Amino acid sequence: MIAAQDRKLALANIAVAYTAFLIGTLCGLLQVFIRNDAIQLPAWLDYYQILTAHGVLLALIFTTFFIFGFFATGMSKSLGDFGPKVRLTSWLGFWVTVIGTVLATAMIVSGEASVLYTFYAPLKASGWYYVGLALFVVGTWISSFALVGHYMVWRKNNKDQLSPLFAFMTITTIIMWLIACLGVVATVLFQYIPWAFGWVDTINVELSRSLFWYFGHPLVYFWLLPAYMAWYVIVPKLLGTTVFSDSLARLSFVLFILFSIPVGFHHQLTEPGISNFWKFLQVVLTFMVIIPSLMTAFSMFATFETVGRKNGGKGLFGWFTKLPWKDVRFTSIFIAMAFFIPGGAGGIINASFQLNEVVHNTLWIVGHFHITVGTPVAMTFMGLTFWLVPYLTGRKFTKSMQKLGFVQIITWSIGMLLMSTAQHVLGLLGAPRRTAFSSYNNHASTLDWFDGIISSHVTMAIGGSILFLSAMLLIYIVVMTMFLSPKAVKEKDMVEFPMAESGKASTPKFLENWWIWIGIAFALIFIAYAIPLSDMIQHSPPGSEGLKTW
Ligand code: HAS
Ligand code: CU
Repeated sequence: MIAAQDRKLALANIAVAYTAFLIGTLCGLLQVFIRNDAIQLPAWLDYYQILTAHGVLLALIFTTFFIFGFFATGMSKSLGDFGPKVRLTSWLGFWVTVIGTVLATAMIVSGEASVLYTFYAPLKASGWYYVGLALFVVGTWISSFALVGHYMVWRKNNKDQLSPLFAFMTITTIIMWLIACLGVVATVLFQYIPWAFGWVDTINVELSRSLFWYFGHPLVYFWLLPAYMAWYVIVPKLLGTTVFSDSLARLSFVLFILFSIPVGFHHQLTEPGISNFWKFLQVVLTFMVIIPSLMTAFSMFATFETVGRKNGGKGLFGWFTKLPWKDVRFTSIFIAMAFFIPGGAGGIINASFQLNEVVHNTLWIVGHFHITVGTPVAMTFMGLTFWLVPYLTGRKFTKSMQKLGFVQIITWSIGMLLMSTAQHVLGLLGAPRRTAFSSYNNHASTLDWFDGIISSHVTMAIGGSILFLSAMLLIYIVVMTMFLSPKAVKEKDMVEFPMAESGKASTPKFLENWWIWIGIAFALIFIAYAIPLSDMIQHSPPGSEGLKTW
């Protein structure tokens, strides 16, 4: 069991995460109903305001706080209890992130920042919204430095040892995060804040979007990698085995440092102002960043098959039936993985230069991110929550909670299947994203494309409602395991942190030579971004004044 103070830190992070989850999912529910014209919002509440809150609270706040809660627990477990310095820095990071969150959320709620989570210029929010975002990022940096410090102390005291896989992966994720944030910090500090407070009149739109996506793409891997950590480190333990290949796992993470960042243009393939050559180069690099995910898929299949056969599974697929399906900690994560097969395939479609033309700015993209971050990542986090919270509070994870856990993940899967399939199909038929109008204002006779069984906003809304019920079940489980479930007194009731061993690993040492990877990453970033960004700075059209469209 890790130190009580470290548990408190992790629990504080998880509590904020689930508060954001509660409000964020409620906003999601409202959204699908508005798109159906099923409800009319009161005058003070606006569709874009809710959409912004939904995106920011779930995609940014829920994920980030949960991730830091998970990191704190795992780092304390794998490298030993935090010292006073690490603890203090972590709390400082936590509070700065909270203050940033509260400030940004307050701006959204008061209708001053309905700019969506991508805050594209020339949409202009209150300057305080951007200050909130900046504080949020700085807070995560402080928390990151605390964890890096903890790792460095361990490294110094254990010179010739291979670091625990969990710690290695935490540090990889943090390195990627720190490099990625440089883009958003640059645009927020030097472009948005001076412009929003009126110190300058105009903003260079193309530059701001490019700096945003320099950050925005690795942001999705900042969500994904902690889920991958669970897949690589937690799942084998639940299956009673060791990590399939320690060096493969580390290599795949290192590849994310290299290829996550110089790919942001794949979000801007339809934008003018970037020449095709640079778009094409970044599309090629995007296809490179698919490789570590394919390695992960391989590794997972290998683990499942090996374990299934050891448990007596016969024939080509017999192993499948021999997995621990009755363990909600496992089944949840397995479903999460299964969703990532179409999720990843959709990503490959998005990244294909010509196909992007078909799907860009349609509901297809909304479908895509609900089966990437909304299920593979979110459901992995749910699967972790089932044991992480009781582990941290020392409470039981009772039989009835386990049953409820199953209901929760199954309803989430059904809801997401309905909603995201509808979104993908509607998108292909041309339904736009980021808009409250579902039929191009043709309310009298809904356009034909929305009349299908699957391709209908009703299917989407039914899916969305099931998701909301599932979310409320999860909140119930979190509240119970955090505050109300009986304390685990007997040894057998204590909830464990399942962390798999690496076995006899012959991992090459250079994988942990961070400077090599940071160096190559910066070289790739330079190649992919230096010329197009300097073009944008030198040859941009006159800057834009702000717009408040809501
Ligand atoms: Fe994406 C847009 C391309 C992955 C999230 N993406 C988005 C947006 C979000 C998002 C939020 O190229 C919208 C942003 C906005 O608001 O505008 N995406 C990709 C590619 C990948 C990818 C190439 N995306 C993600 C992940 C996300 C995420 C992960 C969140 C966590 N995405 C794009 C592009 C756009 C985009 C374009 C812009 C579109 C536009 O025009 O606006 C790749 O990383 C995917 C690689 C993954 C795989 C899957 C491997 C499978 C595994 C599971 C194994 C399963 C097992 C279980 C073992 C190749 C690891 C077995 C089970 C059985 C049942 C058999
Ligand atoms: Cu991307």
